[in-house]
Amino acid sequence: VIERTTDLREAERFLRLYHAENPSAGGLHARLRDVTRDVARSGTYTHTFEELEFGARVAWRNSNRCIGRLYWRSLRVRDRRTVDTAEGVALECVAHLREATGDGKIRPTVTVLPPDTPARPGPRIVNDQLIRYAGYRTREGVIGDPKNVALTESARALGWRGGQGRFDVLPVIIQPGLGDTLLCNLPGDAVLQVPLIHPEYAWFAKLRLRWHAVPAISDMCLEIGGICYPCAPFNGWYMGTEIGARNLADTDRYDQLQVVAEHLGLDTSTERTLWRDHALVELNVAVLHSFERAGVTVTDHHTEARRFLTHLSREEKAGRVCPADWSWIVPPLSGSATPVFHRYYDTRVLTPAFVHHR
Ligand code: HEM
Ligand code: NRG
Repeated sequence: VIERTTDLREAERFLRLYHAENPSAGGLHARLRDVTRDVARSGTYTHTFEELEFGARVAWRNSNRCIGRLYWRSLRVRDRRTVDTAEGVALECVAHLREATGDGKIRPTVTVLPPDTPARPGPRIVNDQLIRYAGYRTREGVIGDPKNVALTESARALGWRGGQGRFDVLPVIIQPGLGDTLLCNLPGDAVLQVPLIHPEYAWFAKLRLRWHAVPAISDMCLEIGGICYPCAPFNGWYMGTEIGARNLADTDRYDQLQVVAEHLGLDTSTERTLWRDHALVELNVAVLHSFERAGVTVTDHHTEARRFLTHLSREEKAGRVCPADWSWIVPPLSGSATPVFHRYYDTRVLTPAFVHHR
């Protein structure tokens, strides 16, 4: 539990940034005076909605690992700072998914729940994403997503029954600021999923692979002006490689390259045939094709890499540095065939930001 008073210098830095980028907001000095008084009295202060919205958008803009930052201004901010029970957090997670999924036309969204304050910690979500597939350890190995074995065991310890499927959606585990942990089973209609098919290979559907439409990270703190919002789940849409080149392909995840290569009739007896590379491409073709056919927003790494460079030049024109982490920005497939590979980036760390405290 983190309980501390707000760093007034951080608050001031943020308020100066907010007023510099929003000249029409007016009254920086009056605001600084009020915030200084509030921090002296209570150890903290409260963001206006406009400050919160700006802070969350800039936290996205400052996400060094994110290639999808071109649209940072369009982030929808759901202000839910008055929700004060675990049940309330659960309802907001479900409402967030429904609104953000929008029948497949995904809307980048963040839901902001109460911050940590000196009086009381904010709520927390244990799951690293709102939607996660269970991983069951068996004698024959893991069924489902090996990444989520520990999370699955936590859910079970809290009374979740689960099944034995490869794609069982886990409940969301919510720790309120005060009180008992709550399990929230996500209703089926809040979790849009895409069964994978391939544009040329009918056998692909028989692999019975699928993925969820919305990546919604739920274990990062949103830090704005010295205030920490530990529960601020956010989502955009997927870049196909996240699913096709990592989640379904990594040997410590769904590990599907061998199976795909065999169906393709490739010679897997030697690395020299590049069967892994060939299988990776077909798996990624299937992901993009299936999402598109299902009417679910998705992007490919070539398009997204170009957009990211557009973003960099726009930021430069606005007189800002746009820091980035090369090792996360370069896609895990065909890196050197995308323009983001062929340069270096500023690596400074700016706030507001989404940070891993756990
Ligand atoms: C990371 C794409 C929206 C914040 C990433 C990664 C990709 C990506 C490919 C790397 C993930 C990995 O390698 O595991 C996109 C796309 C979006 C989008 C295509 C579409 C709109 C957003 C939004 C936010 C955000 C809306 C926050 C408001 C982040 C953060 C990370 C990240 C904080 C790093 C996560 C970590 O450290 O684990 N994004 N993103 N992104 N993105 Fe985005
Ligand atoms: N690679 C992870 C998701 C990380 C964030 N990616 C996004 N974020 N696209 C996975 O589930 O595969 N986003 O907010 O859109």
